Amino acid sequence: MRTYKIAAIPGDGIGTEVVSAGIEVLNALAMRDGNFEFSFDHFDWGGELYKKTGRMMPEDGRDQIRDHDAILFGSAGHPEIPDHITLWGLRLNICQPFDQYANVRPTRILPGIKSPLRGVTEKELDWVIIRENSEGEYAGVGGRVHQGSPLEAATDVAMFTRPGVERIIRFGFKLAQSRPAKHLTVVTKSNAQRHAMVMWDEIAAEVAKEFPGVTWDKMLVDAMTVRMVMQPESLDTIVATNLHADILSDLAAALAGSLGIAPTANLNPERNFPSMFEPIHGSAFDITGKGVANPIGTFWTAVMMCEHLGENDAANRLMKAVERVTADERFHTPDLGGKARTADVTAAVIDAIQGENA
Ligand code: NAD
Ligand code: K
Ligand code: MN
Repeated sequence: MRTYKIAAIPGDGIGTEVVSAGIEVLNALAMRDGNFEFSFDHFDWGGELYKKTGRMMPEDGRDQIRDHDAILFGSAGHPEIPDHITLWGLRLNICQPFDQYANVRPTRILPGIKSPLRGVTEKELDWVIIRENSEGEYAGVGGRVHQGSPLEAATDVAMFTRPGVERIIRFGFKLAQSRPAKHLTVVTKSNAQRHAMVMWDEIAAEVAKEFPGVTWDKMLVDAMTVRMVMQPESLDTIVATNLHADILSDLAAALAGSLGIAPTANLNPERNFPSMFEPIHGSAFDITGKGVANPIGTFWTAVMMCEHLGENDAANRLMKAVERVTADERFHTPDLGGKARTADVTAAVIDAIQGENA
């Protein structure tokens, strides 16, 4: 029996609701498979811990999870604490030191779910967005002076390193190569941002030479939003900076039906540190505690975690179970226009996992 040690960090808001649903589903999946099991360690890091201790996670937090096979994360964000404190204190405090530099966000239209784009089909919207996850606009470099004076000034410096850009673009080409369309779109704002973004374009052209079988093109991020809406079928694999891809992937999730269905893998491809898996969405204060959070994003995230662990049969089984459930409108939560509750969707996915042909 293979045992995978998973660090579960639900965080705050609906993070706790969707992660506990995810754990139920993963345990059912392992039981159905019979060849492996999950051993979950639970970490109550987040806003409540911050209110007690002034820290979102303990000082030795990363040492506590360093040897786990993977991390299952919910959301960092608490209504009583400024967002930059919760984000930097927890999510970025894990992603960046663990060098999870490749943030992978697949988007497609699942069966039964309607895109807000008129007439768009499953074949026409099937993307993977790769977000640079270690530097750029979220490098944390900058400062603020003369606070409280009319001369107050502040900077957030987007810092890009050649190795950082090269590795994410190479990751993008490799991933594009593994997909049927074999096409990569490199997104920048290299007309206005004439230093780092021009370096991105140059590095893309260099790395492209290593991948003769992959076609590629360049887009400016503003025009990219238009192309995603008007010509979704022209896109396949997309690589962009930390900030740009953060924004584009929320748009992508909405175009595929809801922010509640979209998954993320924060990968350390070299496997020097554990990788972290989370739904794209945040704490969703407006629906916290109501039992209506859509858990599909977390289940799809769990699929990505199983793939990362090498449990491909289980990953396929879970994805099929998710698709069987989304195809049935009775299991649509309010974000998809339905009346189902988190628990209904979770039970339906577990049923589908246990089903005869699953
Ligand atoms: P959000 O993703 O929490 O919510 C945006 C909207 O989408 C809300 O209307 C919400 O109800 C809806 N939504 C999100 N997930 C849903 C789900 N699973 N089911 C149904 N509806 C869902 O974004 P926000 O409101 O900008 O942020 C709230 C808090 O979460 C902030 O503190 C923010 O910093 C934090 N946040 C954290 C992460 C993360 O940890 N990775 C990501 C995004 C936001
Ligand atoms: K999240
Ligand atoms: Mn985001």
